[in-house]
Amino acid sequence: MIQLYSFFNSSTSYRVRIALALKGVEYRYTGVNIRVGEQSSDSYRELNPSKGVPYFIDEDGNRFSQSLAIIQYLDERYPQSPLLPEDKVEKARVMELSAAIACDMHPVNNLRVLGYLSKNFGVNDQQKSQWYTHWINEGFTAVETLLQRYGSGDYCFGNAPSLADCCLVPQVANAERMGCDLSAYPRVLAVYNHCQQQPAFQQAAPKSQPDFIG
Ligand SMILES: N[C@@H](CCC(=O)N[C@@H](CS)C(=O)NCC(=O)O)C(=O)O
Repeated sequence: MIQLYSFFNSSTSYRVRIALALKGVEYRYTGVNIRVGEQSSDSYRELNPSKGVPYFIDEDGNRFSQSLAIIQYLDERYPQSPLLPEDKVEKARVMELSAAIACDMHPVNNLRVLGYLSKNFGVNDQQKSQWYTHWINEGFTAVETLLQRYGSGDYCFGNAPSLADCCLVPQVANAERMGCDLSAYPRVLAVYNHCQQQPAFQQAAPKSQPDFIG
C-alpha cells in the first residue's frame, strides 16, 4: 500500500492528501510531528534529505519528496480525476497558479524560515506575523488577479478540481489559521469555500487526520 509521511497541519502534505482523496487512492498515513522537529531526526533525514513533509512511497518502492512532484506522479499513475489538463496552454496556466502558491508563497513562510528569523535575527512574534502576512498578501494579490483573468466556475479553473485547487486550499487554511484577513481576495475565498464543501477536500483536511492535535 502507498505510504504517506505527513503532518496534519502541513500545507504541502495537505496538497498531496487532496490529490489522493480526489483520485480515491488509499494509503497508509505516518505522522511526522514537525512542531517537535521529527523531520530532522536521523532516521527521517535518511528517508528525506530535505527534512520536510510530505514524503511518498508507492507499492513498487518508488519514493519522492516534493508535493508537486508527488502529485504529478499520482496524476500520471492514476489518471482518474485528472489534475493537470492535456492542453498545453491550460496546463501552463494551472502550473502558473500552483507555482505562485508553492514556489512564491509557501517557502518564505515555512517553519524553518520563520524559525531562522527568530533564532538568528532576534525577530519577535509580532514581527514574524508581519512577515507572514506580507507574503500572504503579496501572493494572494497575484493569485486573485490570475483567477480573475483566467478562472471561471467553482474551482480555480472551471468546474473540476486541478493541481491549483490542491495548492490554494491548504494555503488559505494556513493563512486563516494565522489570523490573516483575506477579504481582499473574494475569488480566492469563493474557490476555497466551494472546495470546503466537497467530500475529498473534507477527507484531506487537517482535522480529519490521525495525528490531528486540537
Ligand atoms: N517544497 C516542499 C516543501 C516541504 C516542506 O518544507 N514542508 C513543510 C511543512 S508544510 C515542512 O516539512 N517544514 C518543516 C521545516 O520547515 O522544518 C514540498 O512542496 O513538498
